[in-house]
Order: sequence, then structure tokens, then C-alpha cells
Amino acid sequence: MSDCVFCKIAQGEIPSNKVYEDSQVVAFHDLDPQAPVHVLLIPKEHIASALEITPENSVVVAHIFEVAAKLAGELGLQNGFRIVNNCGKDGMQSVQHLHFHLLGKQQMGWPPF
Ligand code: D5M
Repeated sequence: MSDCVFCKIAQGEIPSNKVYEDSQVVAFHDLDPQAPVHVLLIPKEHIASALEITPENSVVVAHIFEVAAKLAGELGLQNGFRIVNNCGKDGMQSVQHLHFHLLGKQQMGWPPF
């Protein structure tokens, strides 16, 4: 999508601090980190939110979780981490391109609200 900031990051049209890229997925540091490690993982394909995951596009979601596990090892998150997807208004989604937050290097709390 031409006006989507994460599509522009995926296509290299705007800069990001990338930690991983392959043909399907890009991962980069969040510009407003909420934990000592805060990386975003996105599909290169524009999927607006978790509500838009279908049988046709869902393979990339499994791949994102594989990449997250690999990055967790590389980023020193062996003690654990949290993966978050914010969806829609109630979920506080602010960028309308599917993304997963990988957060770690601190003790998390629960519940998250
Ligand atoms: O989270 C969207 C997240 O995206 C939020 O933590 C800020 C981050 N963000 C927004 N623009 C950028 C750029 N250009 N680089 C890196 N990170 C960015 P949400 O789940 O939608 O609330």
C-alpha cells in the first residue's frame, strides 16, 4: 500500500534499524521501545491486521514466529520474552499493517492492562 509506513520499510523506501530480512519478513527495532529489547516483525505483504489473516496468507504468520524464536536467541532473550499483536481500536493498533512486537530483557507483568 502506497501510504503504509511498514510497506515503505519493507520496500526499503524509508530507513529502519533492521535486525532480520528475508523474502517474506522484515524485523526492525521499534522507534519507541517499551522494553530493553523491542523488535517489530512484519510480513512484507500488506496485511492490515490480525483480522485480515486468511488461509491464503497465514503461512507468513507461522514464519514470523520461527523468525522471532531465532531472533530471541540472537538478542539474548533466553530467559523468556513476550510476543504481542495489537489489533484494532480496542487492541490499540496504531499502524495498520500486521506486526508482532518481540519484547524482552526485563521481567514482564500480567495482566497486561
Ligand atoms: O504499534 C506500532 C509500533 O510501531 C509502535 O510501537 C511504534 C512503531 N513504529 C511506528 N513507526 C515506526 C518506524 N518508522 N520505525 C520503527 N517503529 C515504528 P501498534 O501495535 O500499532 O500500537
